[in-house]
Amino acid sequence: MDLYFAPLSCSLATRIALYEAGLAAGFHQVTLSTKRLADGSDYLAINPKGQVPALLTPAGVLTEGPAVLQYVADLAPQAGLAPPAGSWARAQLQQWLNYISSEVHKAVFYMAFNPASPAEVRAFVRDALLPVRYRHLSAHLDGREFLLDGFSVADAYLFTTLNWAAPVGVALAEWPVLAAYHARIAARPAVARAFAEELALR
Ligand SMILES: N[C@@H](CCC(=O)N[C@@H](CS)C(=O)NCC(=O)O)C(=O)O
Repeated sequence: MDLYFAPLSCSLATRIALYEAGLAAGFHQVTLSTKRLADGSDYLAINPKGQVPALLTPAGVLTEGPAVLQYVADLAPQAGLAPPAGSWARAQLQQWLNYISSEVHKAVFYMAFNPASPAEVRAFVRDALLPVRYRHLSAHLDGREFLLDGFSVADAYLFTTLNWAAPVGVALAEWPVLAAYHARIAARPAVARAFAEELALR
C-alpha cells in the first residue's frame, strides 16, 4: 500500500493508523499548492480531487479520510482500531469520524487555513464555530481516555485536528480536557513516531 500525504495535514491520521496497525506502506509527499509529487509527477492522476489522504491499495485508490481510516483499521482487526462492522460501537466510531470530518476539519480548519478565506470568515470559524465543537468534545472526553472505549482511528483523526489549534491562534491550554487528551494520545509510540516524522518534513 502507498499513502499520499502532506506533512501534518489530515493524512497524518492515516499514517498513525498504519503504524498503530503495524502495516507496511510506502509514503509519498504531495505538494498541495501545485498538486505535484516529489518527482514532479501529477498528483491529480492519483486523486483527481487533489486532496490527501489517498491510499493506493491492491484494489485501487481509496480517498476520504474516514473511509481510508476504517479500511486500514479493518486490515488489522487484532490492533483494535475499529470495532467490528455492524456493531453499535462501529456506528459510534462512524459518528465520531463524521463529526470530526464535517464539523471540525472542514467547517472550521479547512476554512481557517484556506488562504482564500476572508479574515472575517477565519475569525468567525475560530471564535464562534470552534468553541461549540470544543465544548462538545470536552464534555464527552471529561473522565474518558478515548472517544470510544479504547484507542481507535477516531482518536488518530481528532489528535490530528487538535494539532491545528495553535496555528490558527487557539490555545489548547484553555481547553484542559482536550489538552490532556492531546498529550495522552501524543505519548503513544506510534503517534509520536508519525508526528515526529511529518514534523521533520515541514
Ligand atoms: N473530504 C476529504 C478532505 C481532505 C482534505 O481536506 N485534505 C486537505 C488536507 S487536510 C487537502 O488535501 N487540502 C488541499 C485541497 O483541498 O486542495 C477527506 O475527508 O479526506
